[in-house]
Amino acid sequence: MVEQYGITEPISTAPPTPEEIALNGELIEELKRQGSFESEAESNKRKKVLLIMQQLAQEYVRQVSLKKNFSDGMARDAGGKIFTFGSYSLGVHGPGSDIDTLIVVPKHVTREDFFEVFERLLRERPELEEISAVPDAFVPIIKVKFMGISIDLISARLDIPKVPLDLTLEDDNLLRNVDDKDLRALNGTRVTDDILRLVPNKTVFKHALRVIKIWAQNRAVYGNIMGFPGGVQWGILVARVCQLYPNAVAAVILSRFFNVLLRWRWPQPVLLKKIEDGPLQARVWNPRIYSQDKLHRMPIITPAYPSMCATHNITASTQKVILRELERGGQILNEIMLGQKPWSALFEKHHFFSDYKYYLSIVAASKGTAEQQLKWSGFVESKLRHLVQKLELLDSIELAHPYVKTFDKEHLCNSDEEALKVADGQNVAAVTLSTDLEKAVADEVGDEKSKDEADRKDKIIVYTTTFYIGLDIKLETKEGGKRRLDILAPCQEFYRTCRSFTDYNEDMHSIFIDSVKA
Ligand code: 3AT
Ligand code: MN
Ligand code: MN
Repeated sequence: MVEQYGITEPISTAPPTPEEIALNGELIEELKRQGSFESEAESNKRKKVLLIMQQLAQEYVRQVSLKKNFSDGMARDAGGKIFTFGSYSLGVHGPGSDIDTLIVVPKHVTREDFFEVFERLLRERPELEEISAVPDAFVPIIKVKFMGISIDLISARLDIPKVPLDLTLEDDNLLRNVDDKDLRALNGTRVTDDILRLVPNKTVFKHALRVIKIWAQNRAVYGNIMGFPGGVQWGILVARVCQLYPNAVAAVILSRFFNVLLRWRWPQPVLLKKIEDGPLQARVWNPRIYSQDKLHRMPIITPAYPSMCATHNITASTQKVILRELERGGQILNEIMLGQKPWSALFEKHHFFSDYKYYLSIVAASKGTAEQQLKWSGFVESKLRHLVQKLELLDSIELAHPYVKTFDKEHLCNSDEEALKVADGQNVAAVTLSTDLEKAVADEVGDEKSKDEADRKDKIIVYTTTFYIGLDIKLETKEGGKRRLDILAPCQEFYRTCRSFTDYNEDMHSIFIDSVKA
């Protein structure tokens, strides 16, 4: 019997042909040209950084234990261990990727300790370049830049007295008596560990996923918040195709990838293993029981207990866009496999900003700090798909296509009047700079003196974040009549939703939708 990966038998167990092996070699060369791999020196630096984080984690647990009257020996034995999740743990990170790191601690070490003791230990390190902590986030996080590498640090507390270095997170019983924030923190590592465990050949999987990530980013179909699959979701899809062709090289996985997913009978879920029950009261994805789960259009289910749908954000429009891109990818792959096109053809950039006749621009603005704007624009961004869903329901709109990226700007205004106009989406400020909000926040927190301090004196600073939705509009009815495009109701509802932001203050925040005809 052949070993089976996944919930069905493989489609083909054929080994690769010499032609396929040659094509696979060209694929890896193209990945190198695309800058997908980091150098060995960079890779060694990441290992060094992780080693330091591991030492810091143990020192952190030791200090907290001592504070709680443990003996020296017991404090040392309490342990502490780091894990990774995200692209680094899947082995598909690029030179600019961060390292997503989870610190697992025993039960006597609390989240407050994380933001006191661990944060202090980080701040004591000379290698630390930037740090910002968000203790009240959905998943509380410390973001740092350390030896030139960005690291996202989250923590989880288990209901066990010691966390030894050989601990793995596979056992579902470890989730007992763990709070929701800690459960979410543990999920990332448990999911990526499972994905790697469930693919027949890790190297093949990683190469194929690297290709899909570059393709999805270049075609603007990458990003969970806006209703597209993100890194984990594309990873599960690639993993499923790997299960179906256990002996194929990455080039062949890719040639099957697009066709398998195009022919997929959505909303049939993509699963890497049977959905399992576990020791918690937690809700597990089940469309037969939960009506919400029935609405998922392209369900991609996370393998680790408690299994969830990782694509509940996909709307009718983003599904159409995803399928359109899968079709394009499939056609190009057919030509690549016949030697008629090079691999680079797959990576051609999207033309979102010329694909449509009509666009909506949504401007979220605030008069305040970069940190406030990051929160405000983050809230607006998380609600944008609700606007998309309301728009796509209109008879006159065939497709409402949200762009995956946002555009952040900082405007130095001379008067309140100017500031008001800027917040309404007008380009009137004397100085308008593109800005990296997260970086601006880090600068604020680190109270770094900005070099253009003088420019800012006596100025009112307004931050704007702009989102775009491309509209495919159909004004003729089947009977030959004319329809009007009336987006007032969805926009008003969206304004209302945005104003429900907890910190909303009408003197500070604004939200403005404009239609742009290309
Ligand atoms: P990069 O190589 O880092 O660009 P990645 O897949 O590692 O790709 P991220 O570091 O942004 O991407 O995210 C890693 C994981 O962290 C993915 C997701 O499980 C979690 N995550 C990211 N952003 C958020 C968020 N805003 N809220 C909750 N979880 C998030
Ligand atoms: Mn990452
Ligand atoms: Mn990250």
